[in-house]
Amino acid sequence: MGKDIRFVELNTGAKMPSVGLGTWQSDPGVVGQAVEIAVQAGYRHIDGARAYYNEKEIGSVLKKLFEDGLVKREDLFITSKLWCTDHAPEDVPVALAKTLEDLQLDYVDLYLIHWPARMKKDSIGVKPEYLIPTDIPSTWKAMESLYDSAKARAIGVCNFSVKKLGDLLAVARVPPAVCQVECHPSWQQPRLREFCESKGIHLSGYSPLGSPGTTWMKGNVLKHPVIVMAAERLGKSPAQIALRWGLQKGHSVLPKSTNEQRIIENLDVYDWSIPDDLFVKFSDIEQTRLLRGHVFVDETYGEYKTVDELWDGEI
Ligand code: NDP
Ligand code: 1BO
Repeated sequence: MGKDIRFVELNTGAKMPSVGLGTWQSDPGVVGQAVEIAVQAGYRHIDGARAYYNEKEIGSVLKKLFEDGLVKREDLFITSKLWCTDHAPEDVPVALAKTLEDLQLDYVDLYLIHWPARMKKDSIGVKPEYLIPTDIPSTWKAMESLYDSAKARAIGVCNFSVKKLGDLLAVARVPPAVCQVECHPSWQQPRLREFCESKGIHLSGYSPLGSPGTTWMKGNVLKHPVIVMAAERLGKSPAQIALRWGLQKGHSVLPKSTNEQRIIENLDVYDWSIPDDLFVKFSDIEQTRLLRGHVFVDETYGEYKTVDELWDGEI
């Protein structure tokens, strides 16, 4: 029997569904409905964050879904993220407690450091003067305590480079289970992927469609000729091709949608595959990082003076 592409196994032993519903920029008033549609359609993995300002609405819907008996808590894989204002060790458990309160849950399946960047406590929005130096080892220690308490069944990071992951592994008692980063056919992350594989860390791909609705990210992934050609040949949508490419590369994908038809379409990626002769053509796609993290970079404030420093040259 081949590997079940519907799940990835984390270094904790947990099984994470390989397609998760993204919720960044899913507005209040629509995010709840999107989660409900997704769970009804068969999604069992929801990717959220405190910084998305929508966990309360997601929590109300989860409660209803549990009460209606549509799904049990243990059948869902729920992720949240520690925002940059809460990196101080004493703030880490408080931030998770707030997330759990909003989600109306006792635990999250995965808790991630959202960015390797830190801002003053309680700052709202991102302004250069809010940025302060990071202390990832002490933040991680607090994350490890959440793992010990089982309030976070797995812990990990987002937006870490190979260097930052290596530095973290050098001090970690509990190694990260997941590194969530931008990943799609136009930003394939070969170095980070290889590093993660060698260390037993699962690479999870955010913006798997190239975030077409985020105009400032200037992504054009779904219009790339290789994707369009594959879509035409296989009778699938460009989004399905981008997602299936991710699954065949071995990472999980977190497509965001608040549209019923697209939510359903994005999960229809399991019962078919991209044949080898088409799959190899993805290797020739020119590479561009779309989410460059400019807001975490400043000449005067914070940890990183340049975008290059933020990504340790991986741009
Ligand atoms: P995606 O690549 O998932 O793209 C989402 C956009 O694509 C939306 O505009 C959506 O519009 C549209 N879309 C969805 N499905 C389709 C489809 N089938 N065909 C055409 N268009 C479609 O972008 P995101 O940047 O939102 O990334 C996904 C998730 O990853 C986030 O929501 C978040 O959970 C996570 N993330 C994490 C980050 C981190 O720092 N850790 C950073 C960025 C993202 P519509 O809703 O109208 O369908
Ligand atoms: C700054 C963008 C965060 C999305 O997860």
